Amino acid sequence: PQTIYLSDYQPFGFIVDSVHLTFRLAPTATRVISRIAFRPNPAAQSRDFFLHGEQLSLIDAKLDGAAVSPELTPTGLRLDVPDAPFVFETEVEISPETNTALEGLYMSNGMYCTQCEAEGFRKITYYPDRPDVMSVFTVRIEGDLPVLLSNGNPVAQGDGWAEWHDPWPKPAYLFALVGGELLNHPDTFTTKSGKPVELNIWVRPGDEDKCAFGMEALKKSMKWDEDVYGREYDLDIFNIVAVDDFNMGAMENKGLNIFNSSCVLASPDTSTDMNFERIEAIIAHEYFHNWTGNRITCRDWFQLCLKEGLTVFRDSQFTADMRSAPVKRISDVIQLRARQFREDNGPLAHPVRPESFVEINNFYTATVYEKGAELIGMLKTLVGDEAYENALNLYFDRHDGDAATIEDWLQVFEDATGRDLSQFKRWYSQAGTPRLSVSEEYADGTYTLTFRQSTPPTPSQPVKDPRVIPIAVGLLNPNGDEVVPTTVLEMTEAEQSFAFDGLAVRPVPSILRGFSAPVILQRDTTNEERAFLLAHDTDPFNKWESGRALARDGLLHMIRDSAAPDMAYLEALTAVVRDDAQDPAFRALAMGLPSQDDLAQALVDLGEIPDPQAIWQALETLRQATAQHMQDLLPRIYAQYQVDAPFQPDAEQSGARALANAALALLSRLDGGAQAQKQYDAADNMTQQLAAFGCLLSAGKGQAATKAFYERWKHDRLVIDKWFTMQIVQADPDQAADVTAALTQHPDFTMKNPNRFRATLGALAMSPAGFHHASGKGYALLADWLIQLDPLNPQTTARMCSAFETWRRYDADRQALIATQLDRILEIDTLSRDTREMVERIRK
Ligand code: HT7
Ligand code: ZN
Repeated sequence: PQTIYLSDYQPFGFIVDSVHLTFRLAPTATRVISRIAFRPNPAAQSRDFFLHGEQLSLIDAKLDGAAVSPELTPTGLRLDVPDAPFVFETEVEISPETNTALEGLYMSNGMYCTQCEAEGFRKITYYPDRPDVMSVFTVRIEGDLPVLLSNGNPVAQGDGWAEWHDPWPKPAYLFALVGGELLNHPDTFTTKSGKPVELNIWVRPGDEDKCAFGMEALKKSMKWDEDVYGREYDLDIFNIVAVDDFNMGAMENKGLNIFNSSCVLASPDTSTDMNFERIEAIIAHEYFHNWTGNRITCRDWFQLCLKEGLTVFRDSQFTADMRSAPVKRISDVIQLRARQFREDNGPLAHPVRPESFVEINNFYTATVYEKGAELIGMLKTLVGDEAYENALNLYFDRHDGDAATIEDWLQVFEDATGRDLSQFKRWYSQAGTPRLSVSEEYADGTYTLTFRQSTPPTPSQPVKDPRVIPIAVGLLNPNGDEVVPTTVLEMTEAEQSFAFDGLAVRPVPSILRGFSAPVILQRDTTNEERAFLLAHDTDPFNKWESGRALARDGLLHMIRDSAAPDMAYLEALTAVVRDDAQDPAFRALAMGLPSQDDLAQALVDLGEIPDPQAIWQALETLRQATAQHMQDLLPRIYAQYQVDAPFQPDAEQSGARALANAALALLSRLDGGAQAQKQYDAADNMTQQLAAFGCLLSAGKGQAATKAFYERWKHDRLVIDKWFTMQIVQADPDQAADVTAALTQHPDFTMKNPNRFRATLGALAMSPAGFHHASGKGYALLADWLIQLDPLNPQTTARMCSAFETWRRYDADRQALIATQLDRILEIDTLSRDTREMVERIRK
C-alpha cells in the first residue's frame, strides 16, 4: 500500500462549480447519477483528471453530454478532458445492503445512511474525494420510504422522492443521505439575528421517548456558540439522525448530523449520568463543527487537528460552562493520560499533525483529538483570553469558506497578537510527551524553580527540540495561605529557572496548575507535602492531582516492595471524603485510583517490567484497606448523598450519585453486597442500577442480577451493551477471557454491530489483568475476533488493534505470546490496509 506524505500536497487540477446527485435507492442495486461542473484550477500545476472511486459499477459516463470511456483503475477513473469548463456525468451502481464496512452508503436495520469522512464518498460515486475540493450540492433522492434526508435545506418533496440543496460549498466528506421509516422529535431555535431554525432528531420507532435530552443539548449548544464564539447557525433546518451501526460516535455532516444511537438516545431508565454527560458533549461537538470544520475545513487530512483539536477544545469549554469546570478538567486529564499518553509512549506515537499515513482512518486518534485540544488550551493560556477571542474572530473572518492549514491557524494568532509562534509550532510536529523535571532552591527570601524538559524518542523522531511550555504555578505558605497566586511561567529553553522574591518563609509550590501543559511532571516530594496540597491547594486540579500522586506512589510501593497501604493516603483521602463543604463530584473523583495501565507505565518509567496481576492485586488490596479505614464514614456518606428529588442528569445530582456510588463500591467490600442488592432492587434509574450491578458482580454475588438485568432489558440494545461490558470488566482476571469468550457465543452477540463488538472484545482489552493473563488466552481471543471482523469492518478492527500497543512493556513470555498473535494477523494475505498498517506499526 502507498504511503501518503504531507510534503507531497498538490492542489487538484480542477475546481468543482456544482454537483447534482440523484439516488435511486435499492438495497443491493442503488443507482447514483452525478452531474458535476468542472473548470481548470489556475492555482494547480497538474491537469490530471483522476476521480476517486471504489467498489462502484460504472454504468455510463458522459463528457459534455457525449458518451466517454474513462480508464478505470482499482481506486478510480482517469479521462482526458478539455482545458476549459466542462460537465462530467456518471451513473454507477452500488450495494448498500452488503456494505458491512459502514463507510459510504450502507444499511442499518432497514435504514439507508452514509458515512463519508474521511474517504467514504468515493464508495458512492466518482469524485475528487479530498477536503480541499469544495462545492455546492443539490441532491434528489428516490425511494419508497417516508423519510428522505440530505444536507442543506429541503427544496421539494413528493411521494417517494425528496430534493435538497446545500448552499454552502463543502467537501465530499460532509455529504450525507438518510432514508428510512423514522420518527422525529421536532423543535425550533431562533438565532440571535432572529432567524428561525427547524430542529429534528430522527429515530427508529420505539426510540422517540429518548430524544428530549439530546434536543435540549442541541439548543444549549446553539446558544452557547452564539454567546461565546459569536457563531450563528446558517441553514433553515438542522437534522440529527440516530443509527445503530456506526463506527465512531457521530458525524458532523452539514445540516444532517448522523449519530451512533449510543451517543444521542437518552432516558433516565436506560442511560447513566456518564452517558448523559457524554451525549451532551458529543451533540455540542458535532454542532460546533458547523464552524470549526464545515465553514472552515481542512486543506488535507494531515490538518485533521485543525478541526478536531479545536472542536474538542470548544466542547470541553462548553461542558465546563454547563457543568463543573474543575470536574471537567480533571476528567479530561484522566482520559488524556489513559489514551493519549499511552499512545505517545508506544509504537503508535505520532505528531498532532502527522507527516505521513497509509490509511487516514487510523489517525483519528487521541493525539489528534485530545492532544490537539491541549495545544489550543496552551495557546489560549499563552496569549490570554482577550487575544484568544481576537484571534478566533480573525480566523473566522479570514478563512470562512476555506480549506485551511495549521500554518493559517498559527498565522492568525501571530497577526492578532504580534507573537512569534515558530517554537510553539513544534507541538504540532514533534511526537511524544515531554518530561518536565523540577528542582527548588530557597535562600534569602528568594525561591527559585528550575525546570528541565526532555522528550523521549518516538518512531522516526529520535531527537526533539525544546518546546515552549506554559507552566502555571502558585505558591502557598506553610499555614496554607496562598502567597503567590497562579502565575504562568513561559519555559522556552531545555533548562530554565524562575525566581520569586520577597518570601518570608520557604513556600510550598503548586506546579502545573490546571494541567497547563500536556507533560509528565517529575518532582521529588514528600507525602506530607502532597497531603498538605490535597488539603490546602486553591487550584482544584492540583488538589486532586496531589491525592492522585499519593495514591500512585503508595501503590507503586505496594507493588515493588510488598508494602502495606499508605496510611498518609488513607488519612488524607478520608478527610476529603468527609468534608461536606467540598463538591461531591470532586470527592468522588478523589476516591478514584490510578488505572492499571497508568501504574504499568509508571513502573516502566521506573525501569521495571510491570506484572499486570500484581498491579490488579495492589489495587484490590488498597480498595479493601480504604473500605476498612472508612468503615464508619461510608454509611453516612452513602445515606447522605442519596437523591430524593425526581431524576435530573445535571451536575448536582450526578455528583451526589457518583459519591454515593463510590461509597457503595467500598461498602460492598464490607457487607458482601447486601446494600448493593437493596439498591439494585429499588433502583429507578440506570445510574443506580448499573452501579449496584457492578458491585454485586465484584462481590461475587451477581448471578441473580445478571439474569434479572438481561430479562428486564433484553429489548434494549444499548442497555444490553452495558450488560455485556459489566460482566467482563468485573470478572476476576483469571476468568475475564473465558467470560468474554462465553459472551461471544450469546445469541445477542454480533460482530456486525460495532457497539456490541466493542462492548465485548473492547471490554476485555480495557481490563489489563484479564487481557494480559499469563496464559495468553486474552490475546488469542482478541486476535481470533479481529481476524474474523477485518473482512467485514476494517475500520473498527484496526482501531481495536491498539489493545496491543503497550506490548513491549511486558515480560519476554507475554511479548512472545503477543508477537505470535500479531504475526498470525499479519500472515493473512487479504488483511485490510487499515489493519495491516496498525499491526505493522505495533509489531515493529
Ligand atoms: N469528524 C468525525 C470523525 C470520523 C467519523 C465519524 C463516524 C464514523 C467514521 C468516522 N471517521 C471519522 C467525528 C467527529 O470528530 O466529530
Ligand atoms: Zn470532531
